[in-house]
Amino acid sequence: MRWDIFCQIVDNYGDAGICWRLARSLTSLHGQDVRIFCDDLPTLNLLASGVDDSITKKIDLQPWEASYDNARHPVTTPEVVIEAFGCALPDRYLAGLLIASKKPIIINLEYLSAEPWVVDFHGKASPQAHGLAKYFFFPGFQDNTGGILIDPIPKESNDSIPQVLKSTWAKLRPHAKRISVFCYPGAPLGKWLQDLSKVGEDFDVVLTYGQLEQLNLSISNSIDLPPHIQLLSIPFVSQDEYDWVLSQCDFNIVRGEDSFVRAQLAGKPFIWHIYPQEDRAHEVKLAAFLDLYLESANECVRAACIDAMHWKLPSHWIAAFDAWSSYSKAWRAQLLQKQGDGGLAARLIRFVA
Ligand code: TRH
Repeated sequence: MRWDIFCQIVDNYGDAGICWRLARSLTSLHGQDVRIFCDDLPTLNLLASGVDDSITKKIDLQPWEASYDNARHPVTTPEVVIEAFGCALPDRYLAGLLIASKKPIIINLEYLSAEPWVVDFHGKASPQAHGLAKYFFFPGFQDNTGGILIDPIPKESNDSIPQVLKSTWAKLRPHAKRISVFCYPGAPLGKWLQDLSKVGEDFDVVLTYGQLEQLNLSISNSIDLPPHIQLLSIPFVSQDEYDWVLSQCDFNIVRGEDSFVRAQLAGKPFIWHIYPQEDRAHEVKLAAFLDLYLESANECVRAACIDAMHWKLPSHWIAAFDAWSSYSKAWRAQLLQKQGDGGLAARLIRFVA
């Protein structure tokens, strides 16, 4: 089938990251034809960079306006139109669909949430005045939801260091625990690191692109932190290289929707610095996830994880680190087993079919 994915970038990398991951999965693993129309092509191109040409060649990345500019880009009507995160379609594109002889199905692809109500709303029709068929598609962890974007499934162990990370990895201390950091500006990271330096172990902290500036520290004034803590900055890497980083660290701090899922697939303990919403809806979402995630955890892992996810200082919960690590591996296995039907991309194709 031919798919048009509409991607409006609100901020950061997640909107583009999800659309690109979905497009990649639909084309490479499921043989679909995909175009993405995006209102911020440079960000989408950044996310799409660093993968094999064989993958990139299959996906047509277009500016938003190209979706209705017949002269520049003759519009063939697709079988499926995705409104990523409920973005509205351009009027002129929609008008083209209305006069097309074969009508597509429109999917409102929603945000991922572990909240129980998602099961009841997933797959429901969203009747429109214009008459085109439109449905809600809710990603989720539970069986009767749209599932999770799991591709490409990261390998559990992969020792070959990506070229771009070689110089950083050469500085890591073999005995030190590794932590990767990708969080929003509001995180109390300075205080968190100060506390970590007191737990009596060495930590190498890998700061992803932009995090050092956010921390408002520079490598040269990191004397604020004792030698137990080594800060290392890495550039913006490809999605697969970022997966590699997550799998090579002992603990990861992640944010948005995509890195949150990737941290789980890495099978390591993590803090989800969930995207803050004004109405504090993120607190409900975090609680719903923790309910699911900790369903089979023992008391020690449960308490540590809840503390950590609420940014309690590491000295409060680090004693449970090993137990949480084993639990994270088991959670990864369970997640992959539940998404064994191919996860979100495969469920989307089956839904449309
Ligand atoms: O960047 P994010 O915070 O993005 C978003 C947006 O804020 C969006 O508005 C919001 O709706 C959404 O989150 C929930 O976080 P996220 O989702 O984790 O996306 C980051 C993407 O960037 C993900 O695909 C991984 C990728 N990435 C790289 O490819 N290389 C890197 O070096 C890093 C750090 C990330």
